Amino acid sequence: MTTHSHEATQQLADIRRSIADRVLWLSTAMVHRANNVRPNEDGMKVGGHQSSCASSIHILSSLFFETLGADDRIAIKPHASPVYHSIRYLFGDLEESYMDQFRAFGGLQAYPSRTKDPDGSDFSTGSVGLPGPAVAFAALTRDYLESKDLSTTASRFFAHLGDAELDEGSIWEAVAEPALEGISRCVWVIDVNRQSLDRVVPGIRIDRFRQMFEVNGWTAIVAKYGSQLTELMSRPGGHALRRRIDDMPNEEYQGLLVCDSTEVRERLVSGTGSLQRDLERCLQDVGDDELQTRIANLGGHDFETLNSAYQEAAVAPGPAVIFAYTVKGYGLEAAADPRNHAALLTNEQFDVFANQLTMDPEQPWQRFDEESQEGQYAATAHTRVARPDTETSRGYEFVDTNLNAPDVTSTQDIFGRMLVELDRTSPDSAQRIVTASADVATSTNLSSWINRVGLWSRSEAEDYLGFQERVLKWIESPEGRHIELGISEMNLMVMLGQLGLAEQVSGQRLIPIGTVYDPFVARGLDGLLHALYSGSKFMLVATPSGVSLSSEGGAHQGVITPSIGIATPGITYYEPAFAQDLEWIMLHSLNEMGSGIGESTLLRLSTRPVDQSLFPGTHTDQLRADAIAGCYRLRTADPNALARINIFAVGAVVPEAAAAVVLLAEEGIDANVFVVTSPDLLNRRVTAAATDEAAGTSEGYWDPTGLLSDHEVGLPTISVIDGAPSSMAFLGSALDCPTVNLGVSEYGQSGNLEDLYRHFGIDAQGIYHSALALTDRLRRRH
Ligand SMILES: Cc1ncc(C[n+]2csc(CCOP(=O)(O)OP(=O)(O)O)c2C)c(N)n1
Ligand SMILES: [Mg+2]
Repeated sequence: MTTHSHEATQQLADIRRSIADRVLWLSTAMVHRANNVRPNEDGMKVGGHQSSCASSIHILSSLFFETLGADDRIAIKPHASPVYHSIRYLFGDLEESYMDQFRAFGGLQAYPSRTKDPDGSDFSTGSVGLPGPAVAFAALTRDYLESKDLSTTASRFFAHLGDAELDEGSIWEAVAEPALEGISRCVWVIDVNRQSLDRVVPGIRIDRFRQMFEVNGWTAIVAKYGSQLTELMSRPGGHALRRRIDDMPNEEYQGLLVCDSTEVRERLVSGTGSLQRDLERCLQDVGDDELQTRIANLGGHDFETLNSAYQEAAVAPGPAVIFAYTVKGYGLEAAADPRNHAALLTNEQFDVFANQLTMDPEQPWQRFDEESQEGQYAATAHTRVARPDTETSRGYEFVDTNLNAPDVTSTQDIFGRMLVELDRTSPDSAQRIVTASADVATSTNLSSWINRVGLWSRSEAEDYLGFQERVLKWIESPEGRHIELGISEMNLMVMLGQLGLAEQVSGQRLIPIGTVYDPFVARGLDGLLHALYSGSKFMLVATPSGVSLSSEGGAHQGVITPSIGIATPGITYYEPAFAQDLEWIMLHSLNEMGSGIGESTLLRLSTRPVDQSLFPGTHTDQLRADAIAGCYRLRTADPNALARINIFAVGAVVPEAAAAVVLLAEEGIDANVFVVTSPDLLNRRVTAAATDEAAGTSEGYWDPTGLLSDHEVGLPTISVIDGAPSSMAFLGSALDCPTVNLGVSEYGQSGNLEDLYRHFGIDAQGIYHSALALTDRLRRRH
């Protein structure tokens, strides 16, 4: 090496060291000051994860300062969010005031948030096991767009993950997902500190994990040892040291990091049989302290090792995973301590730490001087990652359809017909629709759509079964607009989340629609919540649903989806009864997604054929607006009837309410019947009315639904839904009236529709008996 290049190497090493030290300092100080300096008004622990941050310092610094470009996207390990913010701060992308606002209201979020952090990260993280799959599906989304010759703003996708995340099933569902085979430019960097929250992860698991990635087509790269340790291993006898450490369980290695430095040699050498002599030879010229430092010199703390791993990943034919070995708590008092996950430095320890790094605890937020080498290095990196402004996509509009619904039909049937109709009537906008299902495309009625638009794959696939006449053509090509997954509802939800963020992440808007059996929404629920929390917009169709599925039985009859639909922010849950309701609701939802406004939609549909003649004859604009707003009136009771009630019916059981009216007429009881197309929106409406009332802005008689006339307020009320009855239980208290909520409170069972509706009391008879009981209750009260 020439003197000149030696100097340059040394200079670069110095810059890297001071960058890493500063990132370590800033992230540690951010957590420290949030806990120990910022006034604490409620006495609650603020928290933060200094050790998790410390183990990620070099991985994230090498990525942001030397590797990432403007068109690369990255998910950050949740507990390393302060590291991300510190780097953004050094880039000048984050104002200084935020550095003291970690975990404060309106400040930096505990975990990276796309939507709430001022220096917005590319992916929201927090629930471990989901960011890796999200990144992989974001890469798939980019591939999908590129296969359609749409220009994208995203190139490579990186995920920085904790090693204990690999315990989550969602990781392996994604790794084994056939649809993800062949994704390229997707790199997961695993921060292998061998610790989870509670403990040192037992045994040596990485080797097993590595093989699991490899058999699924990933290139696995191990960044295990840093240059100092590698140098030691290259000395005479060094092969024994490598073998000794490679074969060592995590707990034993972790012991070497935390024991007194005088013990390290003994622990390494004793009881090693044939290796002992070579080990002693290798270690003979190394002092105790240096030996411990070198043992801790892992690949995940070494820029050179990491950079060569990134380079290897860059030329991998498919997705790649890098196992970057690190020390949890690197550079801190609690380094490698099995209990360090949430440990915080004390004030005294923080002062010592400041001293070590020659930083001032009173003036912690020092950036590099612009003229300094580090300052220039940071400026160059910032220019590389700075993103150009992007334009918002144009809107995609869907014109009114004019569906010829059969006289008796189900909402699931209409859903399938609508997709085809939309492609016919709004062909340009429908190009942006992408459907997805986890092996239930046919049973959720996507067949006609798939026959029309085809299945998506990276390349034309051979149609080996093409010689047969088939009802469903299964033709795969890059032109296709349906993405079929293996049976993983979790993958479906994570993918919908990323398809629904296609514009924000890759620069092109998509309109995603996914189908799932209603009971299996729960199977992918955390993926769904993560997608919504991330701000994604998509349509999720839960079909078939409820005991209306009759003979299919309890394992397939969903009960709790309405409650999920009501309680989950960011998604509007609809459960229409009639073809016309669904047509209007789908158009509304798709037009919102096409314009990039509104929120996601959950459609709970049914296979129950419903007589469409029950639907109001005149289709006014008001009726349409009411159906979209969540509830409309189907019939009005005679004000002179002996007794009157209100019935609010949801979805497939609306015909039961209509039939109950006939039975009740014989008792002199008449009913107002309301079709609730969205229990969710009705609930939001009554909540908003109560808020208005509390603010003193509501006037006139109390009707939070906005659907009743004054003489209908307070009438006995019955709600009926093929789902958990508590999902409609908000109604009675909101209306101040005697109420019964009918629904399904047990797991279902096989049977015909009549038997099941009778068994669960959601048939006309059930409504009839409840109405009698309620009117009687009212009579007794008077
Ligand atoms: C789904 C989920 N379950 C549990 C947690 C609580 N939790 C937070 S961090 C953590 C351990 C993470 O260990 P690892 O991924 O190895 O991260 P690191 O060691 O780098 O902190 C757990 C269990 C969580 N965030 N998400
Ligand atoms: Mg860990």
